[in-house]
Amino acid sequence: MAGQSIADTLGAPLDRESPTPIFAQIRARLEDTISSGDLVAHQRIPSERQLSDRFRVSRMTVRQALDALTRDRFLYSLPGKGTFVADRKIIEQPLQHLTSFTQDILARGMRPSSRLLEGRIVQASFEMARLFGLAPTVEIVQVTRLRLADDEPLAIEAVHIPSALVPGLLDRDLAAESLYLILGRDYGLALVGARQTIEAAEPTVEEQRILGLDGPRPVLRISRLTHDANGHVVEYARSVYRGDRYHLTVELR
Ligand code: 16G
Repeated sequence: MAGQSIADTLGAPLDRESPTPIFAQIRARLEDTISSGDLVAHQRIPSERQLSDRFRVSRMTVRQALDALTRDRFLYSLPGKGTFVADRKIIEQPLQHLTSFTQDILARGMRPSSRLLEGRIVQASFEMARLFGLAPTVEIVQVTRLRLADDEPLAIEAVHIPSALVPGLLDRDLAAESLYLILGRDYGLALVGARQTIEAAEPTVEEQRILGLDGPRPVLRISRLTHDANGHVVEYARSVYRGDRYHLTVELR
């Protein structure tokens, strides 16, 4: 759809008597047009001039609306090219069932992938040994992966598992295969439940770089203690998820 015709579909004239500021009304109008699918990801939106003609407001008012939408990641601009609709593919993790990253992403019709950032064996700290109910000297396999959905970075996950449960785990292709699948298939570890803690946080500079964030945008720090049918903790995972792409939903009854 050409820029001008989208401007034509942006709806009725603005309500100049309304207590809602004009820029906020324009913002809402554009947001609705994006949500309804009339403007799709990576499509160029009408220029500031077209929008100011369409709404009969100053370009400054239009810019205020566009700035707010850009800040909230509905739009992005390319210098010299214009302003475009951002790809806000949001991934939701329902919190009722224990699922793996691979399952969560496949369920959304997207392609999961991983990059191995680090794989090593460490000696458990006192604190970590306590989480597993083991002696402090126990060895732990630590696997850190960047998790991607449709090739876009979504999370950094550092998983810890007592070495004795998973001999040879570091020799597996942990970038290509689901960890939960490997644990079940190759080690007979059936994970039945987890306790998960979620915190809003600011990413470190390193995390911003790995997640491809263009600034200190909020992230979700998630810790998961996953256990088997006997209640033994098998996995302690610490993850950093992009807050703009990952939502957690809870069904309340
Ligand atoms: C999820 C889990 C993580 C687990 C991973 C296995 C959260 C916060 N974390 O990402 O604990 O290790 O799934 O995924 O949900 P995989 O089987 O695809 O490797």
